[in-house]
Amino acid sequence: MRLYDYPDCPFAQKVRIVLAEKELEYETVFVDLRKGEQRTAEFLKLNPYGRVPVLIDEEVVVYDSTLINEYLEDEYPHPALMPEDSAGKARVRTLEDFCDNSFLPSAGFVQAELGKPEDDQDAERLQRYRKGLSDGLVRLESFLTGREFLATEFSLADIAFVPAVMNLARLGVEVDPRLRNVHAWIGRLRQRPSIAALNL
Ligand SMILES: N[C@@H](CCC(=O)N[C@@H](CS)C(=O)NCC(=O)O)C(=O)O
Repeated sequence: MRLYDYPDCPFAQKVRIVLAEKELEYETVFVDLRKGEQRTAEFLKLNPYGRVPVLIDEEVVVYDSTLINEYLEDEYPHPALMPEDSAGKARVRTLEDFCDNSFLPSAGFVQAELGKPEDDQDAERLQRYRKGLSDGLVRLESFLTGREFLATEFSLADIAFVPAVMNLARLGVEVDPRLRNVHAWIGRLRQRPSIAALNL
């Protein structure tokens, strides 16, 4: 198995956690995004959107982190990272969608703003996206009521949030101490070897 990867990419990190949880061996191909290697004709044949991660498993080429993780779950079901029942699966997918389309993009916008020279940073934009992350944490607090993880067991839903939640301090977002479920959940996530190995 081969993973086209970029170390700081949160989407690639999601896939690396799943590969580690399932103890799958793979080779990493570093795609230097700063040099534009994602736009070479060779790479675009793998992913026409020109983005990492891409996974190749024998003849199968999969791109988009959430789809790669679904593929890995289908093909290598042990240990399971998806509930067996339809309601549980729907819950995991709803949370992955919330992460991919709201939480991770907000984190990306904050990161992009902080990457600019201070004088060029847009304070209003920074505040808006930081608030997006804080509001997202409040939503997670209620999803975590009475649970250790976002679904019944540790799942693809928890994994989706790891890159962003482990980066909140660097983004200037404090987890409100009143969000006790979220605090406990982040502590549990940090203890997993698959997540600790990322050194986030
Ligand atoms: N929805 C995609 C997003 C992947 C993505 O945006 N990857 C970024 C790096 S974190 C990328 O390859 N960017 C290169 C570019 O847009 O030129 C996924 O989940 O895999």
